[in-house]
Amino acid sequence: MDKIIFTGPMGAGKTTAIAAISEIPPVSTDVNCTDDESKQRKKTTTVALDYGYFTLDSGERVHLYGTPGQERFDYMWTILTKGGIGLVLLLDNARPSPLEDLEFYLNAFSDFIGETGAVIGVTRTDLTSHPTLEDYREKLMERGQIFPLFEVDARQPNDVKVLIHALLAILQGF
Ligand SMILES: Nc1nc2c(ncn2[C@@H]2O[C@H](COP(=O)(O)OP(=O)(O)OP(=O)(O)O)[C@@H](O)[C@H]2O)c(=O)[nH]1
Ligand SMILES: [Mg+2]
Repeated sequence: MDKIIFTGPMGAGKTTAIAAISEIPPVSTDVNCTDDESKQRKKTTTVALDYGYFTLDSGERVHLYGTPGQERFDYMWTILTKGGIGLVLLLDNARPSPLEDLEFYLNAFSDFIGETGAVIGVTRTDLTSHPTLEDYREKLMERGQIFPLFEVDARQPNDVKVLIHALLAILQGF
C-alpha cells in the first residue's frame, strides 16, 4: 500500500491539499480553532489526521495521510509515518519564520526522511513573496539536503499532483 504523509506547520495547507485531490470525501478530524489558534486566519485545525486517496494513471492507489500541524499533537506524527513511502512537507510562506519551520520539520521527520524521501511545497507565496525559493534552497544546501522544491497553492489540485508525482519519481530513483 503506497502511503504518503503530508506534514508541516499549522495552516500550511495539509488538510486543504488532501481534500483538493482525494477521490473520496476526505476523512477529517478538524475541530474549531480556539481564539489563540485562530490567529492563523482559519476556522479549524486538525487534531488527529486527514485521510484521502488518489489513483495514478497506472491504476495504483496512493493513500494520503495528513498530520496535525500543532506540536501538541506530535505523538500522531510517529503513528502516521508508520509504513509511509515518503513525505510531502508543506510550508506556509506567510508565517513569521518559514525557514525555521523548514528546519524544524526536517529535524522532526529526519528518521523517516532518511529511510524514504521528501518533497517540499511552499504555499501562500501569493500573500508573501519572501523568503524566495532560492532562500529555501540555500538553507537546504547548508544542511546538505536536496529535495524537490515547488511553490504551490494547496487549493489547486494540479499543484498538489505535481508534489505527489515528484515524490514518486525520486522514490523510484529517476
Ligand atoms: N492565499 C492562499 N491560501 C492558501 C494557499 N494554500 C492554502 N491556502 C489556505 O490556507 C488554509 C490552510 O488551512 P488547512 O488546510 O486547514 O491547514 P493545515 O495545514 O491542515 O493546518 P492544521 O491542521 O491546523 O495544522 C486554507 O484556508 C487554504 O484555503 C495558497 O497558496 N494561498
Ligand atoms: Mg489540517
